[in-house]
Amino acid sequence: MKFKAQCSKLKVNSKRQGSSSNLPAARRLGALALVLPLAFGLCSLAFAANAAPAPNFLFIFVDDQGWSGTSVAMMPGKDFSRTAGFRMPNLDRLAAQGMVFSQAYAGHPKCECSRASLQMGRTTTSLNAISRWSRNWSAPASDSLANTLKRANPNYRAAHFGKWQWLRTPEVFGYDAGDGVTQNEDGDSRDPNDPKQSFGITRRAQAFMEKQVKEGHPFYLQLSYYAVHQTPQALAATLKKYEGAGGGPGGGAKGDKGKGGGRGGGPVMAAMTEDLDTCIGVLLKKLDELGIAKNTYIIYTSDNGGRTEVLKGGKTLCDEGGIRVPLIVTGPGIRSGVYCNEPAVGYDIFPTVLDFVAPGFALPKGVEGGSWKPVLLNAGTGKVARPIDRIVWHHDVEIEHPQTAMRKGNLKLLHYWDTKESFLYDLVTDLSERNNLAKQQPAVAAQMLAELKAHVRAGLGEQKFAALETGKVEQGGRPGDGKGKGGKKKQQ
Ligand SMILES: [Ca+2]
Repeated sequence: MKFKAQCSKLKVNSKRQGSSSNLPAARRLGALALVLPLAFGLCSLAFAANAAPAPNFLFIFVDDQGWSGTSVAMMPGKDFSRTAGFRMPNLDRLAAQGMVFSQAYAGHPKCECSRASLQMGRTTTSLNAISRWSRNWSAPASDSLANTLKRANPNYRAAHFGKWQWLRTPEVFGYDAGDGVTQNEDGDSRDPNDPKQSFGITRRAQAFMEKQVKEGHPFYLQLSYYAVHQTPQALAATLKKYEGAGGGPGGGAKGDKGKGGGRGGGPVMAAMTEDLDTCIGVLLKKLDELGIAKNTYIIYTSDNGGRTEVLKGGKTLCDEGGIRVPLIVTGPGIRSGVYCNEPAVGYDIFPTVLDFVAPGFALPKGVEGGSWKPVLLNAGTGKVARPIDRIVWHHDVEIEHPQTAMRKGNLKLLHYWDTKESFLYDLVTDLSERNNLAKQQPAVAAQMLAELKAHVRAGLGEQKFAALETGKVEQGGRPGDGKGKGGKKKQQ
């Protein structure tokens, strides 16, 4: 219909410009010869534009899955970047069809702040969402990913199923359908046929996709699985496959429930991971059945890291173990079976989605992520351009050392606010962060520390910055609850 309307419009315009009727016949024919191909060309362009439907987005967001917590090697040929005993045939298929990012990060080493960062497309420091108690975010919910997407193209519908973890509802953040305000405990299912609610979430996702296809809406569907967070749950039939003498194929001893979704974790972790993969298979099948597989981008990642074989630290820490996560993306224009070495972070998803839907659309002020599109459509080469070329993580509550880390290029600076120690690592040559270069490259370390501090100060304000500088950050639970400094022991 649009195609017809635009062509008709062209006709009317050419009539209005019809001074050509006063021209001699030969010149009129000549003018016609010029106008017709032009008109046809424009109509063809209009048709081409209309022929490419708006893409759908299926975002599979896993909880607490460490960098090596899947069956897919995050670095080509490196067994330490996967868990060989985990069975995830559908994720294997997804990786073979798309792009695996070797240097992908969550926006924060813990659940709720990572999620806030992703919804708003910026660091937790700039957003002032640095703990579960943060309420005074510096950007309004109207600037969220889903709300911005719907402003860019009002035909989109958005849904969020699964774990949410903030007090304000998903609806406020632009989601048309969802499970409401849910917390970790909601994932501890009492239904033996729906461990971690993984299958229920998947069923709701299928219904949502069916509805949108029927009603002609492109969609952004965010599935926030409770798996593989504690407490692990799995279908009895799946668990049976992994139980046996000596523990499960995940590498952990029998009875070891594991922490952080990294390597190991025992039979129940392996089974929970396979159940999650079964759900991925159901979603892929549904995309095929609905005839939208070729027009849907699938993003698979985790909200924070976990214990791994080679990375230092784990969940809650700004070491690589706490922040580096699996990331796989498939979709139209993405070459199959490609590894990408460009650093990516969860808060890039916002500008990436907008870049695919409405290139050039003005993002809300303060978005710090960059679009992956140039990398995705160029077989993993190219750059992710962020407004400022850096990635920042900050964590200062319920932790022994309040800390901030900043990555620029291959270098990462990790700063402990209480001890005033800074560690400088080259992540390309030192994946395990063992070789502190701060003393060898003092000028670089000082420059990066100055930038890190200026960023934290601008985001969190003078009072908080002063508390960090003087080591007087509240550590236990709600600010002002009197628990004082303490928190968890250093997990290194
Ligand atoms: Ca988490």
